[in-house]
Amino acid sequence: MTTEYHLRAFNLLSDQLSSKGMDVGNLIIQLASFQIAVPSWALGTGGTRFGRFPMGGEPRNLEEKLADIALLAQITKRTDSISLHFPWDFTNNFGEIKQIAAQVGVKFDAVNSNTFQNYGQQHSYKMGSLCHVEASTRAQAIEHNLEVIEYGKQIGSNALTIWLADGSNFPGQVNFREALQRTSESLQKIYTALPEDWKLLVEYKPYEPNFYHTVIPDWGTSAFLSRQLGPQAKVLVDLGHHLPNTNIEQIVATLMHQNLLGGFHFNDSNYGDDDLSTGSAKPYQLFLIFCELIGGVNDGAQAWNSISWMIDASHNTKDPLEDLIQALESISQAFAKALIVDRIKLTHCQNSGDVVGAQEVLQEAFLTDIRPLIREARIQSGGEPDPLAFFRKEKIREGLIKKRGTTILATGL
Ligand SMILES: [Mn+2]
Repeated sequence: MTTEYHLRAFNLLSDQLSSKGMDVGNLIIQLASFQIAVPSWALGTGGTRFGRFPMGGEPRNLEEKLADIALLAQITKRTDSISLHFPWDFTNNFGEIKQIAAQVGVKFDAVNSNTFQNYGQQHSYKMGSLCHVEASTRAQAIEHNLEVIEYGKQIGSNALTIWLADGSNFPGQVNFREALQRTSESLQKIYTALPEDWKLLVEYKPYEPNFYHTVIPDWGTSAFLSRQLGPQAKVLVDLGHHLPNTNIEQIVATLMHQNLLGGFHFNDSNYGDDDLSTGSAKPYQLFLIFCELIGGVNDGAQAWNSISWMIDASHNTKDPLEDLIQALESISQAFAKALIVDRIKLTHCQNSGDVVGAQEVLQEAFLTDIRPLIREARIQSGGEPDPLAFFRKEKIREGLIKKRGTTILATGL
């Protein structure tokens, strides 16, 4: 894409938006300041339980994961932080890692604990962790979370994300109420250790790896557990952690109404926790979610900066960095389109029972090609106009393969 092409497209869009009374300069500022964290485990090729097809050049250690994030930050200007996962990202020298991150301008987002697999710990998590019937296993899982908080403190993180695989595969296997009670008590012990300026993000998921029941299956359970814990606990919405056709935008609105929305794990799905690139299958849903977010912020339900933004996806068939570039772009598009919704007109339609009009207002924004505005915001921030084209033209993957090799299995990837 030439500079001339971009400028023609941007000027046309800018005129259109200005004629509708929008402040283009302000839109650019909002787009430019929006940053989404990338998880360390999204940097390598993901897998399914049937196999994994690594493409090479993937990060071999934490330093290389930081380098990949720094590259994404530099070309997209849409991310400036990494979310670490323990024990996968454990290091004996957090001080050094923090220093390396600072040198490449990368910050640390939420830290993630892991009590869903065995990695040499004394008690097995086969039958659960925070919900386990044995007090010693629960204590071990609590202790792990406390350790992760300590790691997070050392790198300047300010949130702990807990996703529990705890649940059961067969009817009768578990006493629902007792498992929930034990989970609640375990979470309370973790919450007590949380630094004052931290958030505890409580993630939910309806099924998998347990297929009959999970202890925290839905936003409602996350919400009441969070409320029991205290004001620092909030609900984390992972877009793929819903049954098909769930109205996720309504969940977002409801949580904001109750000041319980902690943040997002962005991805997309057709069936379940597919971990597809966000916006690849249901871009309209992503747009509607951002409409609720902006509406909630405008109405003072929750502040924009009270919400955490992170991608959570991992792919078997795509270059992980290309996939992240696409995901960051999709999120930017949904955000930008939600910003240009004519809210005065929408409110008028809602209050006058104009169903057709309300739909038209949303579609008018959604169908606007907003990409020139996103490009302009990125150019003004010093990023690449077209990050994906840049990544391919500069043969970045080829360079990484040369440097790091073809057969890599970093922890957690
Ligand atoms: Mn997630």
